[in-house]
Amino acid sequence: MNQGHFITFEGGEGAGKSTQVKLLAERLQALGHTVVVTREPGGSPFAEKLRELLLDPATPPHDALAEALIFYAARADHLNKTIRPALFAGNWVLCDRFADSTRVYQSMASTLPTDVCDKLDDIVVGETQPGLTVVMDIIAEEGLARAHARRLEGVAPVDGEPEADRYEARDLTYHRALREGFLQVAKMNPDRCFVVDASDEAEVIAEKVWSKIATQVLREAL
Ligand code: Z5A
Repeated sequence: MNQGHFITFEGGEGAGKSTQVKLLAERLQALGHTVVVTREPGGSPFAEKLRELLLDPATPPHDALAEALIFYAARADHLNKTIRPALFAGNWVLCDRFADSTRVYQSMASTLPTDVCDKLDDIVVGETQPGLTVVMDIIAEEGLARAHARRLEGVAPVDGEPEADRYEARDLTYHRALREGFLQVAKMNPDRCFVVDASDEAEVIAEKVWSKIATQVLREAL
């Protein structure tokens, strides 16, 4: 049985997920909670190896089913090595992307049939569902501009521009479909998902997330 709290952050590129994960972790730690910050793809040594393959622009083309199977292979290991042990120990687990990303990227915005996505989720995630998912909503253009600016941070002009990963490099129509996909996931799961306007200042978003945690997650834990 899960004793801890499992919170996921979802949204398109550059929405500010990593920033919010960090701010929430700091706030929880300041209150004395043990927090495990993790991410997908990745979060365990095997899953981090698969992350390299998944994000590498040089990875050969493959279909959405093959890709989803790799994401779920990584997720299975991540759940068993990192997430479930942490929850069992009563910790908070904050995860930067999780299964909703597969539903949106490989299914809604690509070609993986919904029922295949459902089956993979049943087999791999099962009952280890997040208690709360923060969906960070931002127009695709703004998110991409942030992701682009972040990629340039700390890079000397002489080094040239670092390459976008396989997902960031796709066209605007695809990124708009991702935004719609995440909003649809939130509509389908109103009890679990909390949509925030990710174009706000980071501190404003963090306050909204904290209010939600205080009213939903902490109250339910009493
Ligand atoms: N993927 C998939 O297809 N299927 C799956 O099942 C899973 C993933 C799990 C992982 O990439 C890729 O894998 C992802 C989907 C796919 N696609 N891509 N690309 P990743 O982990 O490398 O990247 P990401 O998840 O998309 O996150 P990101 O681009 O790193 O962005 P972010 O975490 O949402 O944002 P951030 O790093 O917090 O902020 C970005 C910049 O904006 C940074 O400079 C911040 O300082 C700035 N920022 C943050 N918040 C604000 C606010 N509020 N205002 C202004 N500026 C801000």
